[in-house]
Amino acid sequence: MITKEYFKKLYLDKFQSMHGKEIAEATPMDQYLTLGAVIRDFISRKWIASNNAYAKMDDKETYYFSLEFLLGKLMDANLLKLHLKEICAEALTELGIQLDQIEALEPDAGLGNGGLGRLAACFLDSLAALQLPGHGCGIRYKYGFFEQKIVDGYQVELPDNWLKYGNVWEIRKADKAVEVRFGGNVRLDRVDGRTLFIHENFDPVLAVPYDTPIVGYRNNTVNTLRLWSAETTMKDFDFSTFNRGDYLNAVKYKYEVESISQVLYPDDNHLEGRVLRLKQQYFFVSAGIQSIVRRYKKRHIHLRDFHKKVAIHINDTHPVLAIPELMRILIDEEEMGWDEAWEITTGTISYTNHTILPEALEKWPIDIFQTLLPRIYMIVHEINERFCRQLWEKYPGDWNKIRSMAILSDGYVHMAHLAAVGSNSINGVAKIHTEILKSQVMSNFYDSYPHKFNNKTNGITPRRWLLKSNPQLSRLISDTIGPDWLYDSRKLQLLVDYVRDSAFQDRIHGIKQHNKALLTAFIKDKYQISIDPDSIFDIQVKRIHAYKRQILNVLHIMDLYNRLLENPNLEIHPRTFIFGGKAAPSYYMAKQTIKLINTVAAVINQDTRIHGKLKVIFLENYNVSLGEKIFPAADVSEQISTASKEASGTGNMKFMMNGAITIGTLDGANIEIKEEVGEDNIVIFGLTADQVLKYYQEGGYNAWDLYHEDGRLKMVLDQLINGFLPVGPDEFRGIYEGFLYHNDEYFVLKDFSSYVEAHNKINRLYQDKEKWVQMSIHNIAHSGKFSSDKTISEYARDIWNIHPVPIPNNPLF
Ligand code: 26V
Repeated sequence: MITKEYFKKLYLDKFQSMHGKEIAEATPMDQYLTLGAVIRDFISRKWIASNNAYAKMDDKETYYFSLEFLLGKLMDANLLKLHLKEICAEALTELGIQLDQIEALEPDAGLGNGGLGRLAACFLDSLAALQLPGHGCGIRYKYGFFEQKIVDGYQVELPDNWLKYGNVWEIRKADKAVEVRFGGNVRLDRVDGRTLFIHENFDPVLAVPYDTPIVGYRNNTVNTLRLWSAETTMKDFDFSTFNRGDYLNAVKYKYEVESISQVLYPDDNHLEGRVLRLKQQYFFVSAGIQSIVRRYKKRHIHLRDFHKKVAIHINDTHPVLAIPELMRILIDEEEMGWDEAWEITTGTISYTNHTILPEALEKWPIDIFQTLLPRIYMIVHEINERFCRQLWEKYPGDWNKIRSMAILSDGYVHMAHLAAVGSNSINGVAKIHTEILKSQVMSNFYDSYPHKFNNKTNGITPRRWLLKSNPQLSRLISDTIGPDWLYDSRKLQLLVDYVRDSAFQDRIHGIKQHNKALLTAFIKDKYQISIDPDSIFDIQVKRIHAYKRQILNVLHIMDLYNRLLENPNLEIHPRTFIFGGKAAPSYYMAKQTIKLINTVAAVINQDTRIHGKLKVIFLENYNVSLGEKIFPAADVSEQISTASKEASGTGNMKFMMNGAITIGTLDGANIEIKEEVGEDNIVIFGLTADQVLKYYQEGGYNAWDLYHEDGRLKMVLDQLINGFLPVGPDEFRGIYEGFLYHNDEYFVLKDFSSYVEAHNKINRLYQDKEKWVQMSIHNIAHSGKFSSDKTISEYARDIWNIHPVPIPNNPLF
């Protein structure tokens, strides 16, 4: 074990060698960078040992390909995993440095939009915790997800320059760079009876990898997240163009190349068909696969066994070009025949679908695709031909069926179809989502390949979402049932024995109040708004999207406000409604939703007539680090999407693990949360998925009827446009018309009354303090089912066929 004195020495030595000045002159950023370097040294030893073990072993490795990895901050998480946090904090205190103050300087690694990107980060955490050989592959965006500011109630986007002060966790591996080729043409040649496909006149892009260590929890495993950055190849930039004297074009070319890894697209569940995004997709997929094949060949195993040693998982369809790219390398570079290459490729690739929203299903115009990726297009074309021939044999003459399943149809490349045909596994992310995939969205593919379909309900890492974010609750759990829950989350169930233990209940209640006080202080400090820490903290944090129905939440708040104005003595427990989330910059309705929340908040928060019984807060710039402050402080978790629309949700799991009670629809993983905690420990309302789907298929829904039947509902809808809110008369007309003139696509009005009832129930339940805390304990105790360790064990067993590789202590150090 390392001593405090030794840690101090490491720190001081490192400071001197990095900064060449007296420690007394250190800026906070110097202190942060020094500590980062010290921690990195600890990690490096394990990283080398892990890489050596993986290079020598004969077993399979997995690669998780994702356009997004939403890691958040790493310093505190790494200290916890290395078991160095206490020693480090003590050592730094003696040097006059506050650990939490310098940790706060670290920017969030915000390389993701929301659920899909954070899931990828939780999965990497679990792979390393379970000692599984599994790595990430993605893009090193220079600018991550935009920073959100609220100005006059509106969202304003600012660039997220997260690399401004460098990144202590990454290592640039210039020697491992590869070339990725865009554009040009393909010339056919015949040599020795073989057709050669020669890609020429292409634009080369250099892909340079930056590796970030992914540290296992108190084991010796350190896996790798490899993120690719786009650069110009020296030869093209410096020597050819530049030397011909065409300086301006040389600089323009460099700018265009670097733009590939410049910025994360801030779209979530909505496709904006920009060619740069397609470039990003092929860029990292090609680089990733080239480097995997290169590494594989060093192991001197025959390529025919590739799929027995390598699994590649694609996180949604964004990396689906992994399929034709692996085919290209096997056929064009390794001279393999089509059939063998196809067997290897389909044996290697597995696919997760994360959404059924039609506007998020990726498709690219064929002309754009073909121009950008001529050789890849030829391969996709051939895959499509062969697939359609099979379909023709199965469904002779049924052109409609074939057209609905083809990879190329109606002028588009359908990415989900390519994923379904070219992979060995297709999974949804919660039970209901997988069922909807099988019965609706991909039912034709399910008929053809039933064996490929399986469910893997999402999960979250308890290391970040409990141990790191809620240290008091973690300590109480360890004191009560022992520390094993951090290795085996199912052990949390042991807490059920303490549901009726009044001393335990008191401590759970005390911790919740402590966390609420912290959030109260944060809000006071940042917004100068006082909220009541004894009020019910009712929280909805997630991307802003019509299907997630933040507006349903707002309409209920407006109704509650109206009731309070009508009857100032109304018996309600004081409520604080908290929102957070970003809207896609081009998504008008989502941005108007933010304006509406802020407008309603401004009206309610300054109204003294309601005696502070109601407060509404919109927390700016919701991200991983803000989430870590929010989840531990929540009493109520809002999970109110239109049933069938939310594939899983993972915020719901983070709230649950921190003891909040869910108010939610029977959608996504809410259904499984209900199965785990039992219906007494969750509040469910609204239409079911079957009812929603039936309305879509058969019609019969009329929003005007509800408007006329329900006076309270009519009142809040009218308040959107009748001057009740201090905005111009047309500010919220779009929202109003969406409900009434476009027949309320997401059934907000339909679910309104049962939602109000559900909130009344929450109010009643909260009156009984003991009952409430018992519900809270049930939620914590059953949250183990939603640990990403469990999810990843299932992926490892059912899809990837990978096994733990215990890493020995590195004896050199
Ligand atoms: C899709 C698209 C489509 C085209 C371009 C931009 C873009 C960006 C992101 C996505 C992914 C949308 C899918 C997504 O984020 N799904 C969420 O995945 C979570 C993890 O599985 C799940 O918990 C959420 O319910 C689901 O909405």
